[in-house]
Amino acid sequence: AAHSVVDSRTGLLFPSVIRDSQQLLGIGLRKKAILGLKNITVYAFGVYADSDDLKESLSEKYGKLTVSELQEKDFDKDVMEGDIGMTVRLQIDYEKLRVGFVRNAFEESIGTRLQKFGGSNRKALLRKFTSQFKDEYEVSRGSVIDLSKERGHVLRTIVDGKEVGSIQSQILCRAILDLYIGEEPFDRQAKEDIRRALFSTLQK
Ligand code: DAO
Ligand code: DAO
Repeated sequence: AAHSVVDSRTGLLFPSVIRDSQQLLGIGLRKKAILGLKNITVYAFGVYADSDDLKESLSEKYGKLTVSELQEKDFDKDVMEGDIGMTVRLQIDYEKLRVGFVRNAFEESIGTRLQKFGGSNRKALLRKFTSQFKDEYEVSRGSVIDLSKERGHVLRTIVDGKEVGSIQSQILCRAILDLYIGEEPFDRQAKEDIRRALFSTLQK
């Protein structure tokens, strides 16, 4: 049966399983300060991973550790850099976002990460990513955007069920995941929840 989890803060629903085999690990919020004042919720996100890929990549190294031991190791990094099918599903909780505006926002967030991971072609990568989003698109409350990393480090973007493009880049995949489960995630509690869920998947 198709189960879903409700995010109690926004009322948005996240299916427990997407793309046949990717399990929901945790839900968080992306907030942003407007004019340095009010913090608005832009979207809720759910992070998903393929359990078999996870076990295949990480069981040997981490399967026998405790959850607190994971934090001392390279666990988060190995999850983000592994060849593991993962999806971040974004569900917009803001009335209406113009694409130009959205583009500027992620040039800031993703651009910073691309810089951090040292892609010498980061400007070109960012341009490639943002050029997938045409000016006439509009996202508003209820829009669903899947940023899906497939094996081989291919980032596929799907907006309201329609594929808008795919880009093969390990650095871009890493930069996207870093926003949600990296060192300075949008939602710290979500990152903790996701780590616990990853851990329990490796115990099964
Ligand atoms: O700063 O005035 C403002 C409004 C904040 C909007 C931030 C947009 C964040 C970009 C992510 C959109 C993803 C679809
Ligand atoms: O929250 O800063 C962030 C990063 C969000 C990246 C998501 C980009 C997807 C934008 C899709 C727009 C479709 C018109």
